[in-house]
Amino acid sequence: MNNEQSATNVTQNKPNQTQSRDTQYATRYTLHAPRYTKQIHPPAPPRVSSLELDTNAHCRIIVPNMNRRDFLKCVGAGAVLGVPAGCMKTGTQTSAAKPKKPNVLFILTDDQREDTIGALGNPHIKTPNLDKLVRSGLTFTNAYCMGGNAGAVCRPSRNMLLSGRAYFRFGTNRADGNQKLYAGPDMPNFPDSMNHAGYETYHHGKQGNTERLLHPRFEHTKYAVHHNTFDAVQPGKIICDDAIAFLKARANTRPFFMYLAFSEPHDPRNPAPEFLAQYQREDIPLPQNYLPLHPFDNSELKIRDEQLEAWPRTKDAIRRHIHEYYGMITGLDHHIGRLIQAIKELGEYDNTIIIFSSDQGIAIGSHGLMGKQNLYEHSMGVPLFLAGPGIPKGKTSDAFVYLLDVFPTVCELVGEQVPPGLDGKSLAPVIRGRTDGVRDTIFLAYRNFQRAVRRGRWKLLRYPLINKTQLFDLQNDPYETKDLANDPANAEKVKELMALMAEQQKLFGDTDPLTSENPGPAEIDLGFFKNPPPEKKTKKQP
Ligand SMILES: [Ca+2]
Repeated sequence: MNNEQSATNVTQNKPNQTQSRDTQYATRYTLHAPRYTKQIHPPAPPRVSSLELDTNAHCRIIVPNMNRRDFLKCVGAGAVLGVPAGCMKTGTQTSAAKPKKPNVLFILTDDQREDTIGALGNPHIKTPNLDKLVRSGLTFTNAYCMGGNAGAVCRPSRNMLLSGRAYFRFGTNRADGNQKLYAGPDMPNFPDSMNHAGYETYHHGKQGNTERLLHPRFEHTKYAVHHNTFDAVQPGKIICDDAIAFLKARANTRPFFMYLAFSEPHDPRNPAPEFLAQYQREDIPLPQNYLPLHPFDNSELKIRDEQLEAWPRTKDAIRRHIHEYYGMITGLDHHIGRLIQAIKELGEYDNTIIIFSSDQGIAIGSHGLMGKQNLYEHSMGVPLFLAGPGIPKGKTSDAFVYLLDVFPTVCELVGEQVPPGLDGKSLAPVIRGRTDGVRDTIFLAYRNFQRAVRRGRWKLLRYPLINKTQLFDLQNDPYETKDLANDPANAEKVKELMALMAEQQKLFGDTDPLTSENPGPAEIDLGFFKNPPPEKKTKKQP
């Protein structure tokens, strides 16, 4: 059997409709790990009283300190960046008038690469509703998930997002000294801050590999019901339907903060036919950095995600995966569009900040990989854009940002104090045009297997278990295809970035070594890839 046939067999196993979903999943992907683990919901903590905040306070403090430029923005543009509707009324209304804070809708998708938005430069994908959002708002073109302490990168990403902290801060509490998997509710967190700011807070999202401890802090919280079969799905429909129903039914006495944490376009990628039919598979190009096999062992080549396709990855197989992936994203876009339309019909659109991002990207053929257990741009880069009152329209920023910056950013945009001690930084000064960036370096980490650091055009990746280093010039090689680390002309640059990486480790509390005394081989064990063990189990579903 050649590899092409093998790939086909892996993915075309017909699930038996009487099987459980996990069994069907294992059948389809020849995997044997349960996809979702049982949820444990700790009791909800006492809620912070949310209505004691004087929403006029922010205006009263800010207005007297405004410089001329800001004042003109306030009265001329009709909106003060970060001091939404109401501030401009200060001089014309009595102090009894309460300004209305903007609603905040935070849409987080699952495994969506930064290059999967039509308006951001991908002419092959269809995302008409997200394109409108991009054109009406501000896009961060260098946005990253910081990484993960487990193969299920979704989980640390979503925990960092809601806590505003690097996962190294979660501490250790297990006998083996491993890091905690969840950010604890004993520290500041996104839902607590929004409750305190007077918002009606709502979460609906992915059930597995997420943030179990902080979701109960939302006033309304629930998990998505997963499909029981591999029938074609309407990606994101249930979450959007429920969000629309909630918005229509609520009392609307407070602004809303809605965190919709989707589980798509994560596999299994089985979108309804109308979304697949929007593409001609043969017209979908392969990634510019497509490879049949990763060039060396990055210490995580055998994990579940990498076993979703046979080795070496054939062009036809990757094209099929991308077709299904694009179909999922187009389906999500359709339902997100319905939600935005409903917000418009409710008259709330002009007073709603909509933020769109994803928990991280994914490879699907780039660099010979399938998953997100790597630190290349396609896997750690995320789409991040926002639109709404006070947000510049049709702009981009190349500031270096992390997903965990969203929490303090939203705090500042709605006039809530940013809690102390966060690793995330408010991007409000960038949004307001007062600075070009909030940091000069991006640090990425994956378990104790991989580290990366980026400054300017240069990105260095380090594989501590095999003592290997890669160096890429992202200005001339944005797809990370030409490793320059072994060029003697770059020796100083490698040294400089290795020192920077060590500095960044200290900054975020990362204590893992960058070098092994007894490194493993960099060469790939091709025997495994030709005959992967059929009973191979991956403990956790990423
Ligand atoms: Ca994910």
